Amino acid sequence: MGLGYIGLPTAAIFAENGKHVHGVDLSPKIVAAVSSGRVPFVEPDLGDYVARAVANGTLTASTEPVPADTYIIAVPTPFHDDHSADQSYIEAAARAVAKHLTGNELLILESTSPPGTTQRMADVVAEERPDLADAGVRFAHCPERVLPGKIMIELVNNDRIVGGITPEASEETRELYRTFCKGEILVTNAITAELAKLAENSFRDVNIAFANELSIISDRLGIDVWELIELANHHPRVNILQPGPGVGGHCIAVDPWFIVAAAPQQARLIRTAREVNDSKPHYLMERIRAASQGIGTPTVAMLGLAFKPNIDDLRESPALQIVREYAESNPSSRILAVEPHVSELPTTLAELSNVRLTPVDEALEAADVVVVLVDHDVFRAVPFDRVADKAIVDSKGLWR
Ligand code: SAJ
Repeated sequence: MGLGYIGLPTAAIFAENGKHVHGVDLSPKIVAAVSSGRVPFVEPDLGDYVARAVANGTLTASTEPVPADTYIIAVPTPFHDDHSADQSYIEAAARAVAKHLTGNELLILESTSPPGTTQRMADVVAEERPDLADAGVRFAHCPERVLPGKIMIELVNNDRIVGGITPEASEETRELYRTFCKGEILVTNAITAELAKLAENSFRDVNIAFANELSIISDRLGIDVWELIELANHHPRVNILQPGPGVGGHCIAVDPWFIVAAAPQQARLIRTAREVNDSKPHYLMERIRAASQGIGTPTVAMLGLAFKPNIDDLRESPALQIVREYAESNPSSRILAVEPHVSELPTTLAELSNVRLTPVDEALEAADVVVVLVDHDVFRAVPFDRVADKAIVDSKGLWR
């Protein structure tokens, strides 16, 4: 259920390993793409798996669920304005599946979810199908942990956590994932599995916030943060992450809020880390303004729009936020947005008259101010000499 960044790779890897998989997605466009063996987004190697599975007849797709032995739910869990999780997609998927149950199925939730969601999914099914109260439907959580860009490798090699509502559900889920998973498959209960997934992404968020805070402190004290981190990381038990323009993507900037919502009084550090990372784009905008001061109508080259290096994914990208908000609040600035991985600007930028997608060489030539927002390899290759006479705001330490 759900043929996105997680559901489709999972469907393809099961199909590759001998299971008959039927993928379900609400979007007819996605279903049409998958049914013809195509992948509607960029992920290395996935295309080969999907094309093979569709050609073999082991992977089919439709917009409605069909009867099956096992259902895997991999739908989005965005958050509401108050940061609480929007569980409506999970609930809708559970209700759609419930219609087809006969009483002996396994339902696995892969979507990253707040503590208690797997139990809630079981409650929704019980509500829909009171006739199955004494039957043997099993429920488990098996959170995904793969890194976009390396999904097909990490799916197979990463360890997995499985948390069943009952020990039987855990065992059965573990057996199923053994079909393709070469990592360890660790068994616990559902709520621990849910929090473990959130804790992993919060761990990273808190550590990135630490690096981002150090970068702001270093700016204030006139210290090169990149040198500082490199030196500190020579300690055998220190491993500080890298500062940047903020935290993007659909996971690390979202999941910690689910812990905050579950225990608002207790999750003080986790909340503060989110606030530190969310405030970094505004801090950088101030630095760009300061760098442009005194230049009448500055031309600003903004290098990078993606949420991390060497990908084309702009989801929740702090770089995108910085370019948009800076362009809106500085209408006299001319902004040359450089993103070699996309062929056109996203609508939020395309509608602004002072922003233009520009090739890197042209932007560097024309700019008064050069801002580094993403450390794509193509930007790393630019020698400092080419920008030495410009005002520079470098959030990734390319030209130290
Ligand atoms: N970032 C920094 N400094 C760093 C590392 C990352 O600023 O030192 C930024 C990146 O630029 C990016 C954001 O953090 O904006 C997140 O990037 P990421 O590469 O750390 O992670 P994601 O969001 O692509 O994937 C994460 C992974 N989680 C962990 O590494 C704990 C992945 O394994 C999860 O499966 C995924 O979230 C998910 O779907 O939950």
